[in-house]
Amino acid sequence: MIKVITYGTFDLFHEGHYRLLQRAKALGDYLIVGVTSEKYDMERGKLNVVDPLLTRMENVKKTGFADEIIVEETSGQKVNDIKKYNADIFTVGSDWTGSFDYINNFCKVVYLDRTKNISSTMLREQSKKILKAGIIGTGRIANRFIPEAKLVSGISAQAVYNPHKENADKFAKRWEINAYDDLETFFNDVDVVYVASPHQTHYKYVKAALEHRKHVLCEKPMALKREETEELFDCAKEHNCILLEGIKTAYCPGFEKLMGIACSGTIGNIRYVDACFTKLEGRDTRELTDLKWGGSFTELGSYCLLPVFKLLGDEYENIRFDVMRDENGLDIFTKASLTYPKGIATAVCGLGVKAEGRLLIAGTRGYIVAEPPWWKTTYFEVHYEDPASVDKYSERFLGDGLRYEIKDFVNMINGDSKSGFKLTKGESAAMAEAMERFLVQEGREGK
Ligand code: C2G
Repeated sequence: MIKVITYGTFDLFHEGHYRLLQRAKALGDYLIVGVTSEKYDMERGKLNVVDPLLTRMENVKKTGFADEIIVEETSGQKVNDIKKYNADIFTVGSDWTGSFDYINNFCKVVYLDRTKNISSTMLREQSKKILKAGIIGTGRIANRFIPEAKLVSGISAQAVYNPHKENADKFAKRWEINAYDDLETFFNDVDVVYVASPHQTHYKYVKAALEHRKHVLCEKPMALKREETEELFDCAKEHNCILLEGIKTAYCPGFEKLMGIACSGTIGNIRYVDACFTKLEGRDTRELTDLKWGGSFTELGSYCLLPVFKLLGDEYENIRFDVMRDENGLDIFTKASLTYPKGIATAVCGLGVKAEGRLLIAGTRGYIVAEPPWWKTTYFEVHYEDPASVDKYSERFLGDGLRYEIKDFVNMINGDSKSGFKLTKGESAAMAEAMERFLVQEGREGK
């Protein structure tokens, strides 16, 4: 008798799951299915799981393919189960190809083709829909989106658009999704759009997606002019769509905690915010060669302005930019200095100069400091006049951290608006205005 074992969350049970179990069963005579516990999913950073464990187990049972159903409670359990149940084959979908090769030391590993298009729901109430996500762009961030989206229940990346067909095809093949070089067909086939194209194209793609009544998550900077950002939010409202700017820091649990503590009065009234983010880039990268849209401020400014606007507001009196430029004229190190009626702030970004990259928030009673990479906040300290008194806080930041914004995006689409405060329309518009002022100063304004 050949024993097969497989694992999964099986949340919002769909035909991808059904087909996986069907083929897993066909690999042998006896199928054991491990269903992840809530605690384990939390531990491995799978967010938004909707169905309770019992429902998920019940759905696996209803397929009739499982001879035995067990609960997966910890990482490292798989190998022990394989030994315990004497499994001959371990199988899982091809979205995990390579990840479980180590199991070859214990039994045969088979990766089954992932199901590309999941549309209807199966064996479950139709109440929660799985949002079909399409990605515009095929660059670095687009590649990070798919594995992160996989960890959020209720959304499934299924399509990619790039006007250059060969780029779309290559990306689609890698992630087992569908490729498009025609925008109309792309929009017809998806419910939500993630815009990860070059900065200057964001505005036109976001607008087109909203006009097709698609919810949009757009990489930062969403737009490079205040007027454009406001127009996009108006367009979203008119079409009854969610529009979110994807600055991952804004949605990650550590930063949320930091903002909460900063605003709690612990350090008194906030008078100074100093945010610095530097990342040395190769000289031939887009960031350092695109003379119109590249440079450190358009690339990293959104991260540094985020804590400034969240803590001091967007009604500054003045903003000034001091810039170090490369020979080609692009800013490789930029310091934005903002003054407020009752505060000052600096946002420092560098692509060609390395600095400490810290976030400092100073108040009338104490200060908060978060070391780099504070933009993926995992740890920060609160200090007071007495140097011996320090409060320490830590929080998890899993993977590339995009899962947090994707989770909030899905929740907002599903009618839970509680996440809207994490990055408001006003904050996005203020960031676009700062970008615009900077580009004007640099003589690079215009579309
Ligand atoms: N699957 C698939 N096609 C899809 C979606 C999922 O073939 N469109 C497969 C997955 O590859 C996995 C199974 O269905 O084999 C269950 O998927 P999930 O519920 O998403 O669980 P997952 O997070 O993949 O858990 O320990 C857990 C396992 O490592 C896998």
